[in-house]
Parts: sequence; structure tokens; C-alpha cells
Amino acid sequence: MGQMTGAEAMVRMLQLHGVKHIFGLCGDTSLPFYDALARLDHGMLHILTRDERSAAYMADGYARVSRRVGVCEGPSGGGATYLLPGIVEANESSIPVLGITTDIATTSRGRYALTELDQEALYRPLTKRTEVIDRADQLPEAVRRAFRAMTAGRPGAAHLGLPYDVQNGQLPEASVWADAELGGFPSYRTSPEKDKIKRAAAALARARMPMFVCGGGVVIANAEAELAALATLLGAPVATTVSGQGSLAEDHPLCLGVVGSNGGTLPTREALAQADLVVFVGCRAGSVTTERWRYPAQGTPVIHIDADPMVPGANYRTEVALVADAKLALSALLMELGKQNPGAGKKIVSEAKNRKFSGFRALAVKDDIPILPERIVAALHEILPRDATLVCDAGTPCPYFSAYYEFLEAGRHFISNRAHGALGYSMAAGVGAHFGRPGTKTVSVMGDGSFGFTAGELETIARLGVPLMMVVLSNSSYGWIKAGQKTGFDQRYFSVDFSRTDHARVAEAFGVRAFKVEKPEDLKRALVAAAEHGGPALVDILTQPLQEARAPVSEWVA
Ligand SMILES: Cc1ncc(C[n+]2csc(CCOP(=O)(O)OP(=O)(O)O)c2C)c(N)n1
Repeated sequence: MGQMTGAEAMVRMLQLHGVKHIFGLCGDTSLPFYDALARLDHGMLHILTRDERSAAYMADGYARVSRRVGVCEGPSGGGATYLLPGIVEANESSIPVLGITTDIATTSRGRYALTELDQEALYRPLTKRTEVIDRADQLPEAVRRAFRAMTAGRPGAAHLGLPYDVQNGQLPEASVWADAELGGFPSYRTSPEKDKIKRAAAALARARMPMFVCGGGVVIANAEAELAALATLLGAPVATTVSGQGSLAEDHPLCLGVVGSNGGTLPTREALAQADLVVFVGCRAGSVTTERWRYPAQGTPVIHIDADPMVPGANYRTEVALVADAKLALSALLMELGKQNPGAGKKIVSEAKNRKFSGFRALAVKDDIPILPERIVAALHEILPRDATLVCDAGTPCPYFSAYYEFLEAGRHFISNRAHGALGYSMAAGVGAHFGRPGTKTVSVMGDGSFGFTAGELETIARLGVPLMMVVLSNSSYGWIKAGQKTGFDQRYFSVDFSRTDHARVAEAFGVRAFKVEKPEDLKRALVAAAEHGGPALVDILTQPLQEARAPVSEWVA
């Protein structure tokens, strides 16, 4: 019987699961794995990053747009700790990302080997599955388990540790097989219970004004068409969380847009208050979406659809919990409901949107210096194609683009790291999103705080010629926190300001085409030039500080 090494088997197992891209950074313990990648003909592209954190964020952005497992890798010790932030974000955001960390040899354990770390203990609370593989012959099963864990039920991240001697060990070729379908997600969809569908449908039919509040789970389950059909049947408005954007195209007459403390506005909150039945779909009803569990008001009748049984009932008393895949649950409700008289949802939506956008439009034409965020959002919306993907960091970008940038196509066109909102996500996640959906324009929007976390990846972007458009909203401060000090702590500004960096010059030094914009009249020209430039481009915009802006944020501490 033919044999292969553990390192070769890892390469083949990824290939058999349909992996096409691996984001990562080399290390001593990874040498056999890299050598197998170099020697074998596998059709996978390895994207060398400048920080494992970025590799994990790239895998995350990649998975979000491609519906395929994102794969990242790094070495033991610092590689394993640096990969972690992206793995945690993906896991909490229900995105399948596989983190592979190589490790010291099993025979060196406990002997103070350089970079030794209990990887399994580190990753266990933060992933759906973690396993440090002890013997080469256990590798194929461990990889299959990781792919099942990542893609079935509520999707999430997994970690595999690959010790040096396991990479060099032998195993039978025949044990190397995989179910290619597990390379995409969601796999193994579960149906809702029939009697619960009947009860939920009866409640929906009785309701005068049902409304949907959709989280990231609708797009993850690819349930956009079923949602649109059900909302239309009922005439029910569809609100979303920040991550739920793309559940319904925003020019749909029933799409209310984002609600909550980050990107929600008074008109959208008041519209939601008119619901006499709320259907949460793929949504955890967390602190941001519900403005700390106040909107919708406690006591509003709730139907909750979620793949994770721990979610329904966590935050609202639930009339019917449908623990199921969102696509299957929504289509079962559609079938059960049959014909209905649609309610007056369109009127509620159009009134709320008119109120919300009239305030926005008045600010979007102002000539203030520094440039207002409203003007930047409007200019980007005007010049970018309708299927562009925007990746937004925490700070100014997330609430502004959530509230005011209308995503006209359903599906994943907005990405933000909403589980932890760690700064420095968007540049790397934008690279991953580009590789996941190379035919469309990807734009990463970040504050200057975020830029500082991630600037090293400009080299990766330039080296690979990634046609990513980057926009830096520069206000020389950690603006979100400064705004919190303004509103909650009597303007006692403390340790939130830093000095101005010329981000355009930094980008140019890396070989990235760059533009600096200080005056509003120069804004659109620079954005068009960056968008039309075939390669990587960055636009550095001197932007109104967040604490002075009229940000669509109801609470700075969520
Ligand atoms: C890794 C990390 N550390 C700290 C924070 C807390 N935090 C949230 S927003 C913010 C300020 C963001 O500053 P910047 O990126 O410049 O954007 P701005 O708010 O100024 O638009 C900070 C420090 C965070 N989100 N992530």
C-alpha cells in the first residue's frame, strides 16, 4: 500500500476539500508543510502575508464572499498567538475559517523547546473544534472532523495543530479522502419542526404588522430569495443588523435598513417600534442590534429562527423558536402561509427612509473642511459599481456605511468584523474578499487608527498587485473613544489623540498608487481615479473628527 507523509496528506486533504487559496506566514516548524506545498501539484495559491493576524482576516473575508472555507496558517508560538484574533472573529461571526498552526515535535513536549505552547488549550474556547494531531495516521480524520465542524449547523472556525514530527511521519495514501461538499457552507442543513412552522405561520397570519430583523445568518444560509418572497407575501418590513446587510437589496420597497446603536437612526428605530410581531432570522439579538435589549421592546411577540439552539430565547421571550437553517425555515413558512393580504409595510419603510435620508443628503453636499463623513459615503456610492464589496472597520466607517450606503444587490457586499470590532481588519479582509470574488470591486474603508494596525500588508498588496481600493478616514485620533469621552465623560479627553500620518506617502513607499484629499471639491476625482486604477490604490481623506460629526450612533458603549 502506498504511503505519504503527514505534510503531504495535509496538502492533499485541503485540495480534496476544494481549497484554492491558503493565506499564511512561514516559520521553522512549518518547513515540511511548506516543502510539501512546494513539491506537490495541487492547484492551490499560497498568499504570503506579513502578519498571521492578516492571514486569518484574509481567510475570513475570503469565506464571507465565496461561501467556501477560508484557510490560514502560521507556525508555532508567536504564529499561533498572532493567528488567533482572526480565528476568534470568524468563529463568533459564524464564518468557517480553518487555522492551521504547525508545532514543535511531539517528542519535544515539556522540554522547554523554543515556541512550545499548549495550542489546544489556547484555541479550545475560541473555536468549534480544535485538535493538535499526535500521529500522522490520525491526520485525515482530524481534517475531516474540522471541515464538518466548520460548515455544519452554525458555521464557525476550527484549528488544527500540526507537530513537526507528524508532518514527517507516514500514513497510508488510502486513508486520504474527503467529502468535497464540506468545503462550502452551510453543509448538512437542518429542517424546522412541522408543528412549529404551523404555529409560526399562524402567528404571522394574525399579525397586523410583522417585521423581520435579520442578522448575518440570512446571507450565510443563502436565504435572500426566500426572505424577499416571504416579506413580499406579508408586506412586512425587513430591518437588518450591521452583519445582516445584504439580506434584502436596499432598494427593495420593504428594506428598512440597519437598526440598532451602530448605524441605526431614530426613524428606523421608530419604524421598528410599529411591529406587533418581530421575526429574528439568523440574528443573536445582541446589545448593538437591540440598543441593549430595548428595541424591539421587551414583550413584543417574537418568532426566532436560528441554526444555533442557544440563540432563541437568550434575549427575548420567544413565542416560537425555529432551530433550523434559515433557508429551509423561511421556505417552509412560505409554503405554509399560502396567499396573504400584505400589510402596510411599504408605507412605513418609505416614510422612515425619507426622514433618514433627508438629513443625510443635507450634510452630504456640504463643503466643510475637514470633509464630512456623509460626503464621503455619498461620493463612494455614486462612483462605485452596484455590486462592489465594502469592507469597513470599526470607528467612523462602520456606522456611516451601515446607515447610509445603500447596497443595491442582495448577498454579501458589506463586511465588518462585528463580533469584536478589532481595529485593523478591513485592509486584510479586503484582500481575502478580492481573492474570493475577483471579478468585482473590493473597497476597504478604515480609520487612521486601523491603518496603523495593518499598514505592513501594503507590501503584500503591492507584491501581489491586488486591485484593492483603500480609503483612510484620517482624523488623527481614536475618534470613537474620543466621542465616548465627549458624550459620557464631559469632554475630558484623555489619551485618544495621535499625530497625523501622511498615509498617501506611506502607501506610495510600498508601491501603491495613492491620493491625498483635503478639499471636498477634489474628493470625487480622487475616488474615481483610485477606483479606475487597475492595481492597488489608496485615498487618504482628511475627515471630520467623529466626536464632532452627527454620527448614526445612539450609544458609544454598546
Ligand atoms: C484592537 C482594538 N483595540 C481597541 C479598540 C477600541 N476602539 C474601538 S473604536 C476605536 C477608535 C478607532 O479609531 P480610528 O480607527 O482612527 O477610527 P475613528 O474612530 O477615528 O474613525 C478604538 C480604539 C478596538 N475596537 N480594537
